[in-house]
Amino acid sequence: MYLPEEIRKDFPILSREVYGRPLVYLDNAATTQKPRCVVEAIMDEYYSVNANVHRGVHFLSQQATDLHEAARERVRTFLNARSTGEILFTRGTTEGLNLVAYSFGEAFLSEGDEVILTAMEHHSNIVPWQILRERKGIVLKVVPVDETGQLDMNKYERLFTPRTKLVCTTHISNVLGTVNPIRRMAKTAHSNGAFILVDAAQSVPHTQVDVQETDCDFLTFSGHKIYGPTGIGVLYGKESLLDRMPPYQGGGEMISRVTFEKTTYERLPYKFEAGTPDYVGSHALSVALDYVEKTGMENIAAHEHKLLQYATERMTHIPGLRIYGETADKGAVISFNIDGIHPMDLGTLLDRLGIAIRTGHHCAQPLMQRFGVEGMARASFALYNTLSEVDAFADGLERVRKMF
Ligand code: C6P
Repeated sequence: MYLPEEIRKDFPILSREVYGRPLVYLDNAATTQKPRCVVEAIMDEYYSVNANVHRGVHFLSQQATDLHEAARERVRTFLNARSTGEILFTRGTTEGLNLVAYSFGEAFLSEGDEVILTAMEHHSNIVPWQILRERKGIVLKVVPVDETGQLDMNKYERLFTPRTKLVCTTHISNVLGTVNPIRRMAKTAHSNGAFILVDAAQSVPHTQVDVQETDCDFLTFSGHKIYGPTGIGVLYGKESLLDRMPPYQGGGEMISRVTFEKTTYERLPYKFEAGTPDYVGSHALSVALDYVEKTGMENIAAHEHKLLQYATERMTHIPGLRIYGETADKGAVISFNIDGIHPMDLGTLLDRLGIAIRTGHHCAQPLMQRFGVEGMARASFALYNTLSEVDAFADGLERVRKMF
């Protein structure tokens, strides 16, 4: 049986108070809290193993390298990638997306080539492509989103031309919670001779993602959204593509041999990992993945679904409240507005009740424009949230609404 009250004991921060009230943390799509085992893994490594990786012949360096490479293997099994050469450590989703935009862009895109984005992308999956457009003159096309928050798949299929080279889509929207059909999107992309990049920042923490089953060409996520530390993330890429792409940054780690005349690069994945990697972060991320797998991805998904359904049910009884994103099987986020109340005021007043939600444009301004709003309020759930926290949140909303 899934017992969030037991799980909460693993997360020391959840027992703290804010403004003299118990913390109700509902900003998990921004970042999740960390279980004790992750924090201890960081501490233990600095206390007892710390040394730079891949460089020293000495004992500690070897041990730190082993932990770092074991973490890569851990991520490989988590995503079901074919080899560790396909697992690149990055600083997070944003860096993964920028790496593909730069490096895939260099190798595969030229003036007039087309990249398809969706209207629900995070700025991290829009701006790098606009920078590439400035540099190379590529063309960006956008799949629209309907009123319920679903992608227009007919339109998607009609956007392809012989010049389409890449599709960039989020797996789960950080605003609408929509789960995009990435397998079907990949199939369509491939049948049109294009590749697909999946932003899995909001999906990997909540649902099983198998890169072979979905057949995506690139997929990226952030450690801090899956109970791991900040500053570490992952980019998965098919070896056949990564092999043909130039390095993203130059420096130590990524070279095979350097002379002033010419440099040759390391094999995958090191070609894309210039400089000292976050080897403490990678190990702590692997501990977080262990934690998630031990809890059970299916249990987590079922629990979060229950929270989402209950929250939706309670919120539909609040007059003047509109929820954005009404697709079935949504991810664990609810974005909303209440008539006559600025989302910032809503967030500030809930905060005073100890309830942490996010307000604003959620780094998805084009999506805000699509729905004709400046911003939204958003509650997002994680494996440790409880139904009584949903009650506190919904009661808080009622209270704020009455104040206005
Ligand atoms: N979304 C949110 O509150 P980084 O910052 O690199 O870890 O993740 C960026 C990112 C990319 N794609 C999606 C779908 C995301 O949701 C995010 C981060 C946070 O919604 C912060 S804006």
